[in-house]
Amino acid sequence: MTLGRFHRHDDGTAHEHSLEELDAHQRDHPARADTRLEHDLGDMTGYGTGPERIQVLERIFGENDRTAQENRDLLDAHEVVAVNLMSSPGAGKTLLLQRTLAALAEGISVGIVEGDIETSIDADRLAGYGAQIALLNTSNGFGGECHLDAPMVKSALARLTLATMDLLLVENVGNLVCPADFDVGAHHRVMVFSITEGEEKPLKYPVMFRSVELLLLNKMDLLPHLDFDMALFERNLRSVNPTVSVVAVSARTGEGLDSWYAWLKHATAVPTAGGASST
Ligand SMILES: Nc1nc2c(ncn2[C@@H]2O[C@H](COP(=O)(O)OP(=O)(O)OP(=O)(O)O)[C@@H](O)[C@H]2O)c(=O)[nH]1
Ligand SMILES: [Mg+2]
Repeated sequence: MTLGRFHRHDDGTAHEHSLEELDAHQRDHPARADTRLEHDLGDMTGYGTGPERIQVLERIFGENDRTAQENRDLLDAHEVVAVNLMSSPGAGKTLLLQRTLAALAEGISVGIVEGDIETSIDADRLAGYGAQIALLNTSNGFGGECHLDAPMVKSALARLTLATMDLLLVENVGNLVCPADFDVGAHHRVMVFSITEGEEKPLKYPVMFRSVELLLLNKMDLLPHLDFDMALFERNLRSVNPTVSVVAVSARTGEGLDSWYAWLKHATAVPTAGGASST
């Protein structure tokens, strides 16, 4: 579902439209109940089942958003900062997390929620670094859910000991579309983007690029072997998200990772309760 609930304005602020706003929109435009905020829920006018589809989507997002807030409240109560790490398949999330766990093992107590459609391959790769790990396989969903949602993450939180945790890193399912639309209750959204994916991707998948505050530009060690145009990528990225921070890294060589670790340490040092952003 490319629902595009995330908007970023010229001043750099980003937000998601809530159900209350959708309801208000319906009140103001009753004749357009089947197309309300189509930019947010998708254009359903081509479907005979349009109104029903809107209702179902609203209920799905309503439940998700409420549960995401519960997750955030629970994390806040335990002073755990959560980061939702998203990317297309194979951009390097797990290798980056392996390095991160190895680097942060002393000083910060880390938990991982590992999201994959099938297998414990990534969860197994992340074992042995001293982090608590909760695996979420989404294969029970419709054909294998292509994203984590808040109720899934809620079930994972119940398997973790939050009282002893400082930082929760959520590895979302590898997908450049759906994870951006589902708030899981994290405080921060970070994207891993591999330079092997092409400069035009911010233009083709704007919701994901718009929804993140930090982009880790990964696989920089491969730059000499690619015709990746860094300036063009930067222009494309800025056109959909003018304020995103970018850190060039290589999870393979370790280049740039100190800046990522510093970002994480800063994020965990800043109190979230009450002032947490909705991500
Ligand atoms: N050359 C190079 N390879 C990398 C880098 N980061 C990751 N890789 C490789 O890219 C492949 C995919 O990395 P993963 O860490 O599994 O990627 P992922 O995002 O977790 O993949 P999914 O969980 O399937 O979405 C592996 O072969 C990694 O070794 C990097 O910085 N440079
Ligand atoms: Mg992975």
